[in-house]
Amino acid sequence: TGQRGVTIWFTGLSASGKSTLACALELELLQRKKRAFRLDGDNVRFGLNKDLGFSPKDREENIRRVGEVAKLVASSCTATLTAFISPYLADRALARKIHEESKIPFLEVFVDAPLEEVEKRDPKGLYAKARAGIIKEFTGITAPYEAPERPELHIKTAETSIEQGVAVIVKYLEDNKFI
Ligand code: GGZ
Repeated sequence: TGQRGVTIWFTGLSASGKSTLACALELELLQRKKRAFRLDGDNVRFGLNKDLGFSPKDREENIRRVGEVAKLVASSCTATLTAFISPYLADRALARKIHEESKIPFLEVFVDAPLEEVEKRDPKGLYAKARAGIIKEFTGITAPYEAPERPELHIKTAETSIEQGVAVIVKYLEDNKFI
């Protein structure tokens, strides 16, 4: 069908825009009659990974499982979109390795917004709760976020519209013959 499998791995702080971008990209791909499949915290942490919390070990296992599932789905010639904070460099490196071992392309997209900005957005009030000590180990406040060093794409969501962000990713996918 001319479509190659690829995993598009979004990483960034809570409220940085990962899910929003992934949803918009999924819709755009489906409208272009491309196969697309999205995994994110909302559908994975309540099912497959409902045994996991937010300790470093649990996040590592969360990302490992998501990496394995994404690889399986992408191997069916589907653009597979994942939207998880995935705060640790080592965990994302493992997800990449899982793909490389199966010769599945892995495209890391850094969804970048300053902490100040995401704290202002705070759509679910989680940053306020983290500041108040009600939520422990919250990424950006009391748990680390290790920014990607060499992401394939870097999208600054405070300066880029959703449409622009989607267009940048679609162009990358086209230029590399992934779609
Ligand atoms: C970070 C947390 C936490 C803690 C609950 N730290 O904005 P959201 O609500 O909808 O997205 C966040 C989501 C993060 O889950 P991930 O699976 O993406 O995390 S990781 O990749 O680090 O495993 C947030 C909510 O879960 N949430 N507690 N302590 N985010």
